[in-house]
Amino acid sequence: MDKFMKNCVCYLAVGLLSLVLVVGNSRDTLAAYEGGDVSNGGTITGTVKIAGDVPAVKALKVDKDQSTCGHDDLPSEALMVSDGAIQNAVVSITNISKGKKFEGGTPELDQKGCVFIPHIAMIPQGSSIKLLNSDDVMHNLHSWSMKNTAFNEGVAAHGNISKTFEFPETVKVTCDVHKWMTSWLIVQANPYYAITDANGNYKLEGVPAGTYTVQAWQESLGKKTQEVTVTAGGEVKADFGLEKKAKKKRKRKKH
Ligand SMILES: [Cu+2]
Repeated sequence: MDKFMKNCVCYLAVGLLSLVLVVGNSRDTLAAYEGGDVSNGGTITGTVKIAGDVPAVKALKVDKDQSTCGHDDLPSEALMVSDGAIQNAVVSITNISKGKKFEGGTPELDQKGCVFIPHIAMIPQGSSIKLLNSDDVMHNLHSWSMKNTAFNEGVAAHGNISKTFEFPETVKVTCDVHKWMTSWLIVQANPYYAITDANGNYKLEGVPAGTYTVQAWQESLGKKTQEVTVTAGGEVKADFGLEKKAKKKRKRKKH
């Protein structure tokens, strides 16, 4: 092999190696959840409760468009507790890369009677959500997202818009026309999530055997995680206790 050919082979080798590294890296960053059939999956079930004092339910003042929105105060949905059980907590597996497929059609979030329904909506990563306005008055959709493209736009009476969410994120949505209106969109990377019912119960089914991090999140109380081991066809219990964090007192600077 002459010198010219040796150089060529060398450059080719370096080029190929770089290509392999680049492709490998981009695969890592794009590692997406892989949905398929799960045989003999296990179940994670449990209850989310509040630990400590139960704060009083706040009343939301309705002071606009009262012919549609009503004249009465609305109960805040920011923390719904009954006998210590928390409704509307989101329980999910945060570190699963392969399992069952996402189910269900296009999720929807309605603005009806000047309240977001449901209060918490789930969106599979990369999917769209239909955002409706069932009222006779104009509403607005203001998304407070950081990873996904944020939006702030009006929705005409009985109109609707659609938005796609590319990245897993917990997104607060408000209506800037009616200050009391709030909801949450939870963009999920995998289909293992549940919203607790009025008794604080949740169930995650069809989980492949393995050890996972399970997270309980509530908008007013924050989140807690625990490691849970699932056996094939088995049922494992994971209860959560969330508590209101005490407000930090400001320390006075000593001079
Ligand atoms: Cu509104």
